[in-house]
Amino acid sequence: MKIWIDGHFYDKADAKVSVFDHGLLYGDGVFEGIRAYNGRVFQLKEHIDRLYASAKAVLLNIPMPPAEMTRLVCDAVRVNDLKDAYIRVVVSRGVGDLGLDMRKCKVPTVIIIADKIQLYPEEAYKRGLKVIVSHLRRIAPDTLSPSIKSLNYLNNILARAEASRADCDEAILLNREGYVAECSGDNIFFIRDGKVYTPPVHVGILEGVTRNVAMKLAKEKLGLEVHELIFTVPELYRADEVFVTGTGAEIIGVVLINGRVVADGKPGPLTAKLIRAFREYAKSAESGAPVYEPVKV
Ligand code: PXG
Repeated sequence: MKIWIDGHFYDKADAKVSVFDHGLLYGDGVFEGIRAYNGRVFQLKEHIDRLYASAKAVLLNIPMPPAEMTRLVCDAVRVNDLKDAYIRVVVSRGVGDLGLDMRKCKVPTVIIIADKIQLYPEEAYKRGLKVIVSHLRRIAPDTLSPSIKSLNYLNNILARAEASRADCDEAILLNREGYVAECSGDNIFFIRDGKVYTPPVHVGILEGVTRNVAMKLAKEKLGLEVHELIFTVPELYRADEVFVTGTGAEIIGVVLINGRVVADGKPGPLTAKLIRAFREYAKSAESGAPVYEPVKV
């Protein structure tokens, strides 16, 4: 595996950053998790746009324009001879001293890892996920906005650990007011009477790239009404179907929430249709940037 760091590709064993990098010392930086399907980087423009928006929000100047970053992500996939891949782009504040002052960090560190994708087992899509509602609240938008995909992920990681310890796959986090926000690494949806609902971004969530694709496919391919709605946990208990979306999970049904069985305990029929529509879209030419043809930017 070849990993790109600050202008060069390194073998995995040599792909290292300084212990004085503020990404490590303080979680000071931003990132993206992106997938490639069949030689095409899924929603690459959307991911690049979110990366630059996250960086801008934390006063981080990514040391290359978006067009160059776009090319580099494709290069990383191509150099590793991958068709299906998981790509991690990290931009950290860079090397400084032990203090918080970002002015001491002169050059951001840029890392691009393109690796084989660890797929959820097909069985998980058939069986559905078990989830809990975490005791941790999603970090408040006036503390560190969840719309920024920052390197500070402890809120999510601790919620996910709570799920694992309860023998569950994901954790739902509520916002400060107690409304459903999102999961540790996924956005959440429910379906009731044939209509699709998901929390609006201002509840305090990451605006997931997969979320936006799922909303579009539900409307355009399945002909469903899609609404952004502020709701509480019992709305999920009485839903006809619940599913989550994320780069890793794609779209996957939820069958158990805090010990309550969703509907008949199997992933629902509209969720199954949406999964099929998503997989078809992911394979199609409109889903993203081709890696093995000249990339237009
Ligand atoms: N909410 C949060 C908090 C996330 O971290 C999503 C929603 C879904 O967003 P996308 O753009 O991926 O549809 C995420 C995704 C992984 C992985 O390996 C996923 C995420 C972060 C780290 C790893 O699945 N975030």
